[in-house]
Amino acid sequence: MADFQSIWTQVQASGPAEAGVPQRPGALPREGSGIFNYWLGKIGNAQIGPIYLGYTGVLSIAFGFIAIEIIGLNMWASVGWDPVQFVRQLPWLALEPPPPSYGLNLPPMNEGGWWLLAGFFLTLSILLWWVRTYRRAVELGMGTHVAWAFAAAIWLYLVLGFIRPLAMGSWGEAVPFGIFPHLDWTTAFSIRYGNLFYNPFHALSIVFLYGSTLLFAMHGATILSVVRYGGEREIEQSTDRGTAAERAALFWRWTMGFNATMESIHRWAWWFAVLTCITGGIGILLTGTVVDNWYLWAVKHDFAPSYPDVYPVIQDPAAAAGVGQ
Ligand code: 07D
Ligand code: 07D
Repeated sequence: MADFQSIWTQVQASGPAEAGVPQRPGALPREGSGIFNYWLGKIGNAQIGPIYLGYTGVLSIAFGFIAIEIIGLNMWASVGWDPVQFVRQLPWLALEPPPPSYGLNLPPMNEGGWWLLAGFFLTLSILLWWVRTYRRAVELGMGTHVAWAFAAAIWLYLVLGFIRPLAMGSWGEAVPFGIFPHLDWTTAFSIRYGNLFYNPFHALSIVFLYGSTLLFAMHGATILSVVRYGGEREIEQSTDRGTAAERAALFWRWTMGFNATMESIHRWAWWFAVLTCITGGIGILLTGTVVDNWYLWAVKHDFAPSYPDVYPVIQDPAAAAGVGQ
């Protein structure tokens, strides 16, 4: 018989569905009573549900549905309501924000009005989902770390689609909806503002993004490598000698001279992930508002080389006459 359970264990424990802790009087009921799926059990817990929907959950899903509906129908209309072309061209279809000429005014529906409306509902949906993560955590007597990590992502999202466009005075600055169109926007943004690689906050964001994958790989690998000692089971790990936890820590001390603790590794992970979006949002907010051209900014601050003197003085191309703002 197996003496521990893990992702590699062949035995899948099953029993009566776990109902969860009792709810407070007056709380909305949880939906469903729990069903089991063998294949989900291979990658996580085999039990699906019950799920707590609540007011914010239902409203968030409804508003998210409205947003996707507006985006999808506009995309479908853009191919003349042809279902085959809709599916074929879906990755390239877009719902674009208003052209710059409208500034922050309300545009006609077909010139960005639908974009504004979809963005409004998507934002409502995301914010309500945030409230849900906050309130479910409080209800369980947990900290609200998940909600605050999610808030960091929402900060970047709001900078990209709301705060920076407000600061620039035009909805036209915002990101379009669409798979490749939002990538085209990202590339165009970098070029328009003189190469985002010279934006130090973009660099910091990449540090934390790459750092997150490194930490995730180190942590995941470390825990998996001591699963044979029950390392994924927390009880007694932190205090006893000779445990999986102690081996895992010693591995890193012996390999690189320093080791995180069982608690601190999760703080490392949380901060790296969260700082990816916090620094990213700062970098985007500075672009076009404080700094017009990151390459010229880097030349000025002596960390990008200037063109040799044989060339005429470099001017920001965006400042040239006739370039639309
Ligand atoms: C794996 C969790 C699951 C989430 C998934 C995403 C939608 C959108 C809607 C067609 C890691 C679900 C997607 C609901 C469908 C319509 C209208 C999370 C996991 C599977 N991007 N981006 C993607 C979003 C921005 C960039 C993919 C969202 C910025 C680059 C997906 C936002 C910039 C690349 C996607 C957003 C930017 C992508 C995979 C919001 C700078 C890729 C995402 C709300 C940050 C990659 C074709 C993923 C790709 C990709 C969604 C914002 C750059 C469609 C929802 C404006 C360079 N982005 N993105 O797995 O393959 O995330 O693109 O801000 O290469 Mg993006
Ligand atoms: C998008 C946060 C919002 C998401 C939310 C989720 C739903 C769906 C779905 C239930 C991702 C909402 C979810 C609605 C629910 C389901 C299924 C987080 C988001 C709220 N870059 N770049 C970054 C690199 C270049 C550019 C960050 C690398 C070029 C722009 C990251 C390279 C140009 C922006 C990063 C590279 C360029 C960025 C994103 C290399 C293009 C941003 C961090 C190796 C030619 C964004 C400061 C993140 C940013 C950003 C990495 C190159 C442009 C670190 C590795 C030079 C315009 N880039 N980039 O977590 O913050 O995003 O910049 O070349 O806006 Mg970049």
